[in-house]
Amino acid sequence: MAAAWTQWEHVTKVDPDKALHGGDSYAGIADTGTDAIIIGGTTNVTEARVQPILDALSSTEIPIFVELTYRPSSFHTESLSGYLLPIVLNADDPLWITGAHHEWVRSSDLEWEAVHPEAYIVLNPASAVATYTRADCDLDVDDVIAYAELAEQVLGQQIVYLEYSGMLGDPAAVAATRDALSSAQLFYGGGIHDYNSAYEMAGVADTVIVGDVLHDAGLKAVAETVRGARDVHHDS
Ligand code: 1GP
Repeated sequence: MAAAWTQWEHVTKVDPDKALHGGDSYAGIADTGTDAIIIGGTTNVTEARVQPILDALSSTEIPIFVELTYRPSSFHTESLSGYLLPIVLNADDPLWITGAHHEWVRSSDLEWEAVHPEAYIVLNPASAVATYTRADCDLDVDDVIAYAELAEQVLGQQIVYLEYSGMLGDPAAVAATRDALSSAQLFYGGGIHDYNSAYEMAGVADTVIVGDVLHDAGLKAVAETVRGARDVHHDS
């Protein structure tokens, strides 16, 4: 059976460190038409923050994944489809390549079939994730492509994630990266905030991920980004 994410065109990422917009509810996220929910952020992916969100999503029928970051943790809920485990390929701090993961594997009782690594390439030097990981974001397109090929061909990664968190990336670089992959899924995240930005990035990535727009502008704005991503696939 193909992995769940091969069907994802649009994903909504919930940051457990940020509040929802206005009167929005977690349960309303699925109504935007998004394909899946990832709960994750650079800091505070802790049980105390994540478990209440999982509880609020208990009747949600789309897949829900928790993206683990620094702290080793695991969650128990029927509604959880699994864990995504980021490896930051261009981190200068090995904590984010194998260090935190090693700690997590040591201290957790893992069901490996529920754990899926993601090979991140962090590209916005001003983002929290770049600061924490001390990512080398001074990369040209060929550098990015080389990381993507390294991820897929050497490290056997099935998900490559171009992370521009907080800014809209360069569509040409995203397109060139997707062209360099043979079967890995290209996730794109960063700066998608409306129909047009979603349409543009969904045209060059396999899966687009929205984060800040959920917290800053709310569910209606997320639904617009879903519409943009869907229209690319209908138009092609
Ligand atoms: C963050 O890639 C996601 O991890 C989405 O980025 O918050 O900029 O939408 P934004």
